[in-house]
Amino acid sequence: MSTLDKILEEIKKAESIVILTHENPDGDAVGTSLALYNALKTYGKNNVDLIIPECPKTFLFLPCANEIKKESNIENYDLAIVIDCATLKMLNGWVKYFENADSTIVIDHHGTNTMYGDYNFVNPDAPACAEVMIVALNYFNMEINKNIGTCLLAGIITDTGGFKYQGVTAETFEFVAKLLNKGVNVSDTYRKVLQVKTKSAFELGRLASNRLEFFENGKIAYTYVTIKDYENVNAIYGDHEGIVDVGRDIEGVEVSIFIREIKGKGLKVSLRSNDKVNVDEIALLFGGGGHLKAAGFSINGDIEAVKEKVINEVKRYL
Ligand SMILES: [Mn+2]
Repeated sequence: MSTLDKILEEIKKAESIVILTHENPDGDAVGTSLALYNALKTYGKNNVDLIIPECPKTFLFLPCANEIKKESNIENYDLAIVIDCATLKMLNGWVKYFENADSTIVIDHHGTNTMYGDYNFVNPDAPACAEVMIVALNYFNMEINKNIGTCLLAGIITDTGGFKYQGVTAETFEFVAKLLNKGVNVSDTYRKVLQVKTKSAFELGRLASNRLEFFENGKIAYTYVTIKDYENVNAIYGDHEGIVDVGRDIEGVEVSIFIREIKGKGLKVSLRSNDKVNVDEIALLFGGGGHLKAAGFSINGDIEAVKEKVINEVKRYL
């Protein structure tokens, strides 16, 4: 029996299912979770909850996003399925739903996945967890309709930066071609996921751009935003998306570092690289993770001190 057979068996057996994803969820986390949520409902599973404590506004256009819960009264689900999440730690405060579940499944595409589920379906070669989900849903014979397809496409578009990252494969386009045939609107989804930003997000980006600094002969770009900045421009969670890419896209930059202060949660450091540096390794040193060219971690401390620590670490990899 393959892992997917076992996973389907668990799904069939379970009366109640909870779907979870990593903290600071991106479009792949939200989109892939929602795709599974929609697919399980269509499959006839009535007692399914998708719990995402802080879903960025950007993804609320996705089908059934209005059904996402912030928390649940149910203490013990029969089955917990975790999407796009490399480690248990990244479930943050919602690990209780996972730990209390009778059975657990992990579906992911991070090379750093610690295989913490009873059943783990992980493909590190997939550029988005959405692609891993497509393979699983096809195997389960669960139909990918237009709604499910739109959620999956949001995941692919997010994690491939709009089909432009190196991880993109021929299969990515084959999957997307199939989604197109289901009536999924690629340009509309692309625009909503990657291009449209709120005025607050623009203002936050402007602040970050204004204070962008270069180090090591322009090989490192660095910027940050504080809680005060968020308040000054009325920014909300998710409005920082894309800021880290501004530094990365400047000629000569190898690594872009972006630090943001999060209320009550310390600092979140995002790292992006171009050709030479594996930022996943650097993030791991600080207890985080991610991918070769996109990674991050949470840390406590003063912005200036953390900036120095991270820059010193990045220098060693240049
Ligand atoms: Mn992902």
